[in-house]
Amino acid sequence: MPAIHLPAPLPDFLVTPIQAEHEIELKPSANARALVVTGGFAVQESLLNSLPNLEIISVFGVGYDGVPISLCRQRGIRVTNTPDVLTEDVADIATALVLMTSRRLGEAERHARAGSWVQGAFPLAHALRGKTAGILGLGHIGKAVAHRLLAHGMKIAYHGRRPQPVEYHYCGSLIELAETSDFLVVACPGGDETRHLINAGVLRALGAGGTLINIARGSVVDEGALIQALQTGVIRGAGLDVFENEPHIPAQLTACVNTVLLPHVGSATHETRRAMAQLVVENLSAHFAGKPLITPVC
Ligand code: 8YV
Repeated sequence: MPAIHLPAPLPDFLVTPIQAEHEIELKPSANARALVVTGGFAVQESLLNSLPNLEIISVFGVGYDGVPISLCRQRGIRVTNTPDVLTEDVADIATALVLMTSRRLGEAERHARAGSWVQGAFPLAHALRGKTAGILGLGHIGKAVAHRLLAHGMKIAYHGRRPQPVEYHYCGSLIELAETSDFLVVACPGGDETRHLINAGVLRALGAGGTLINIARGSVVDEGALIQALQTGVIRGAGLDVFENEPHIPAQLTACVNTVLLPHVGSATHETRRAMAQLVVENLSAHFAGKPLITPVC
């Protein structure tokens, strides 16, 4: 039975099927031939060094920005992730954040719950129709977000490494995308290449009528610059499912009424998390059976 190292707790519906076929080790050792981690988990070089016989890292998430891919390539360690099965749920959450920020639904719900309605009607909010959603990173999730926002009467623009054969308006730079957008939706991968892409300049370009939505990785946004932009009216609001230092959300963000904050729930449904777990298990089984990996990264 190959041994699998689990450095951090994982849900039972993932651990149980792994345990049925493999031995689980909670401490790193030379026995471990596989490592299973969540999307945000940072796999340090020191951890790899303590697993000299590691053959495969199976990530329970689509984002593998926590895995040092080039080091894994050098050491011949295979990496898998869980793409596609979570696309629709994450796109739903992006859409929910667009709706919640534009219609001020978090504030409205708090108003109703606090019994404040009897003191006066809740202030007017903003409609979505005719507004532009700018998608940073038009991958599978970005496209699923665009598809949903079109149904709300929005126009779609996007920026990425290159234009794609789609009908949406391509912006050659992120600044141009921010200037074009009423809602700037971050849907690109995390990691060194995209770290702090959303900075003070981009937020200024988004402008006082603009809202930032992030369902990707907290690392893509300079959180300090975002807090300042929210506090000083540089942008109208933000809807965030991800943060730089999860699970910690800066007090300045929770203090802003113009934010809608979620605890990284993009893929957090029974259906999707089970489908993700199944992919993790199938990738491990394929690897140990000498068969092609189902969803290889490298
Ligand atoms: C999960 C994610 O939070 O897929 C990703 O990259 O960030 C999320 O789906 C996580 O990986 C599961 O714990």
